[in-house]
Amino acid sequence: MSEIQRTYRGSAFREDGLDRHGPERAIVIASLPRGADEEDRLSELRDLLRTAGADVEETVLQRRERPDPRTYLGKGRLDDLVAAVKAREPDVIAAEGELSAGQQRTLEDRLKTRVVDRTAIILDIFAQHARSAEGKLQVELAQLEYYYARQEGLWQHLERLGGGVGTRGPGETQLESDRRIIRRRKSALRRRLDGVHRAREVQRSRRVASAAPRAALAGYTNAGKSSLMNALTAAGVPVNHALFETVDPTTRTVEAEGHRVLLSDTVGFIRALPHELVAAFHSTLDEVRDADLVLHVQDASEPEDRRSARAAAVDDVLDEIGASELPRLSVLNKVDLVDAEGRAALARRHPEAIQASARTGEGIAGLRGCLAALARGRLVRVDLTIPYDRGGLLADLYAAGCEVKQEATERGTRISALMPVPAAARLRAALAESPPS
Ligand SMILES: Nc1nc2c(ncn2[C@@H]2O[C@H](COP(=O)(O)OP(=O)(O)OP(=O)(O)O)[C@@H](O)[C@H]2O)c(=O)[nH]1
Ligand SMILES: [Mg+2]
Repeated sequence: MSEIQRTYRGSAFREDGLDRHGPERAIVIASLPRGADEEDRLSELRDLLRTAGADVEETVLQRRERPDPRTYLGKGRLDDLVAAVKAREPDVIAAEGELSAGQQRTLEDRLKTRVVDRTAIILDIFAQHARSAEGKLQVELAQLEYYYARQEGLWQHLERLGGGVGTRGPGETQLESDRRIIRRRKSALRRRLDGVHRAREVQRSRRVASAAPRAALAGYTNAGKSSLMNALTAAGVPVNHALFETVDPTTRTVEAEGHRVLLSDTVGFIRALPHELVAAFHSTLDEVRDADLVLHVQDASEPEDRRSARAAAVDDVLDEIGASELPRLSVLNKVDLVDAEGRAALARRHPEAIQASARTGEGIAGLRGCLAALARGRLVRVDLTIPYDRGGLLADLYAAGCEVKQEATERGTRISALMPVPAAARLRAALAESPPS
């Protein structure tokens, strides 16, 4: 780790061996608007903290439209926090949302305890989990950008205090040299990343040019993308009940019914992904953008409202990286944790999705079938109505297509499905013919 990174990791978490000291003890502060899924957001922050190496001892929650611009919590809850800090003497205070540089400083001054926000925690986890040279460079750049932005705020504040008595002298020089060091480090990192990207670009264009179709596993963090990758290939990607276990993408060949498909495992998404990370991980997310099919992995064992909120967060990121138009297949993973009734409800609500379990292997053959269909011809979306006297075509469609939705109408069964190009063409041709008498 570089010196600057070490310096700028100052406000994150201890690195000196969690085993020796045990996890840090944290107090969580949260300012949530009414109607927010409180339990979901707090348990997600708890998971993030656990992954980063801290246990939550107490939570100070405030319900208000917007956090206090100066102190994050309003006066009453801030007093509660002061009391909690006094009683528990935590190592760190973690905010559920983003803190401005000013809020962070005010709280640290007041509480004499390290204060971090959600973005810093996520950046910290990424730093711990990045393994490739590219991943490490990306995380360092993202961290530098994050800390630089807050440092800039502080500097501007000092500048606004103006020159004059008490502000001249070595302090001023220090500000300028800090700025210069960070700027230099950032441009050095960017140059190195550019080099790595160019090398990757060459590999990528080779892969794109190859005939094999590509599929990418995408989805909320901890949904089981890497586990599915391992179930479909012999990749042996590390799997863990931790958020952002995967930071670096892995691509492997899947053998599917005699066809070959390139499958990529990618970094997980999260609600309100810090924008520093979206920018930094563009090249990683290229794996998704270049795919012919996005397998959107979801955790079937989560309550429906949480699962769908997370699916919407994933859709937002896919939009943001320009991947929203790609054919998508929902994979409801971890169905081993769902009882028969729950599965039936899922099937009713998401008839197009594949229910699977990386743990038991259930549904993996179906998934492989979809990848084989992708290989047979890139999939196209087919929307048409099959008259009731042509029921045989419906069976053909189910055999060849995936993500099939069907609905009964007056004229016949209206279907929408993802199908390989040749199968779709055959189906259209058969429909145009008069029915066999
Ligand atoms: N019960 C059950 N657990 C699963 C299944 N698939 C994955 N898990 C567990 O879910 C956790 C997360 O799995 P991963 O494969 O690491 O998830 P991921 O989506 O790659 O997560 P990140 O890389 O952190 O974004 C691990 O503890 C897995 O053992 C499944 O089908 N059933
Ligand atoms: Mg993973």
